Amino acid sequence: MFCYQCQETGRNKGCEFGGVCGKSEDLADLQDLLIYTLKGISEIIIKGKLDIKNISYVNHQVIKGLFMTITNANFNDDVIIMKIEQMLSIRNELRTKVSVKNLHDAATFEIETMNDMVYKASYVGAVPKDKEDVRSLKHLILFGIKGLAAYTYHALNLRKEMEKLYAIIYEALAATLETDLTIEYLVALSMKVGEAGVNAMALLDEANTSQYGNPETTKVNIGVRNNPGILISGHDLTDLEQLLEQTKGTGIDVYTHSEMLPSHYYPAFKKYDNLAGNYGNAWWKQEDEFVSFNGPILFTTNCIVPPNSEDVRSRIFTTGISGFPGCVHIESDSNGKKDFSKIIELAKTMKPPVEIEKGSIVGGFGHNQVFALSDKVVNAVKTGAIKKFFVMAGCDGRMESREYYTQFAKKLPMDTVILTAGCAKYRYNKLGLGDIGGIPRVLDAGQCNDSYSLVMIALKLKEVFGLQDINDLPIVYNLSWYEQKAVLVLLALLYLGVRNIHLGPTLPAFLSPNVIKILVDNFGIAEIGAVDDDIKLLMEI
Ligand code: SF4
Ligand code: SF3
Repeated sequence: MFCYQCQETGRNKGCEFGGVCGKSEDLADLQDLLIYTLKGISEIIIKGKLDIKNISYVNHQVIKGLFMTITNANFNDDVIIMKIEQMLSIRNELRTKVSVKNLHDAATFEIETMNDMVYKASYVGAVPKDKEDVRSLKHLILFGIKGLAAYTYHALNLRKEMEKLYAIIYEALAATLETDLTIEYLVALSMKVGEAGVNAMALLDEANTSQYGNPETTKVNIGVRNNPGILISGHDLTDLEQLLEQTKGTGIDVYTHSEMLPSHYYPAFKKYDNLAGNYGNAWWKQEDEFVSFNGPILFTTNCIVPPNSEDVRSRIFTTGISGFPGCVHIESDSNGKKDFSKIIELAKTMKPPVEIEKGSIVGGFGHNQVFALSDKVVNAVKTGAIKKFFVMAGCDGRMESREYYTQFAKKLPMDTVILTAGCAKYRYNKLGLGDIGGIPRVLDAGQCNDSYSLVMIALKLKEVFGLQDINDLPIVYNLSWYEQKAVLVLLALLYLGVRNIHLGPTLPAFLSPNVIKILVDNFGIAEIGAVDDDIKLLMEI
């Protein structure tokens, strides 16, 4: 195996003998083979000029396959094997529809036995024989595409799709098989992926808000009640909706975890009095927090941390693209309906959660809510009450160096406001940083995909202040990344022309020195440094 797709990769170079995330060598190889198969499918579609409109089933299965390989999403070898087999049969069927000669091995290789699969999986991995910079850019593109597939998949669950997103996925995956691509071509392709990222986040925003209403300022309880509870984690709102419907009147409370916290901000979920609050913090603290939660836990997407305790493992359920060996997986029927009764029955036999925190936190500052407050915000900027906005979106993670973000938030001058989205927020959303004339100093827009809201807010302010360039706004970017959705968010911001983004806690291991230089020269990207220095630097931009 060789994997360097996330921020916690071994020695900031690559995981080679099992992942820091808990991924085994076998699983890593199988995921590589799945991606390789998806690349083969993409080549057939691109070179065979197949009409994307006529292959919806393929489109849906391809994004599902990509999403399964995102960090901490699916640890189940058997599921990945079944997915490879399914995608191989789809690939072979597609090949009969085209008359293209000289297809790549990814589009033609055959597997007869499990041994064949294991052997093939062991050498189609993440280190192709390209030159370092080409390989680096191909991985930037591939990881961005994984993030793109994730957001496209969530939108699809709400019956929203956009053909051009599938088109760029196929174009980009097929391109990663080519050997004669220039750096310029690959940089331009990364920007196309970034553009698609903006479109995918807009599509998901439209899907979420048309179904559940526009997020609004909301106080979320972080304490507990006395009933047994089910904890729901991950990003999929349709799963939460179904769980809330099915637990109504059962005496079971539902608590959100990690990236599910922002669901409380949507009007549609406020009608459920069985939605009790948010339990715990960012994904990496789950080991301890799941012990004290006592009840079942439902994962809808990443981030799963392989549980050490048998007790916790026996209470974990997965659905959608998530999976963990030995945990019950809930499939949907052909209409997307899921039966969560097994989880509910188990919850009834369990003790209520142990309270680990008290009080509430405030969020719900999506674009619509911030636009409603825009007079207040603009006035605060004009009077100098707000000097700068700091976009601190992205992911949290377990590295100690992420304490930087807590210290950064604490030390920011009192006339600054943090705009956040994603699980990065848990580093500073409980610090009680106060408000500026009624505007909280931490404005949480939602999940990582709601970084889109932060972009909308920036564009709105640009319009209100009559500026030509988004970089002339008093908004600076200090992002934290972990997995591949954050790679897509980064590409989306670069596509929109945002400059001088600080990125941490480390720069991606998959970026070669030359590619980093391209990003520094063209976009002003910088790695984080010391807290005080960075605050000084960013305040002056
Ligand atoms: Fe290592 Fe991250 Fe890959 Fe897991 S996802 S194997 S931690 S690089
Ligand atoms: Fe977090 Fe896993 Fe990325 Fe959606 S839950 S932001 S890391």
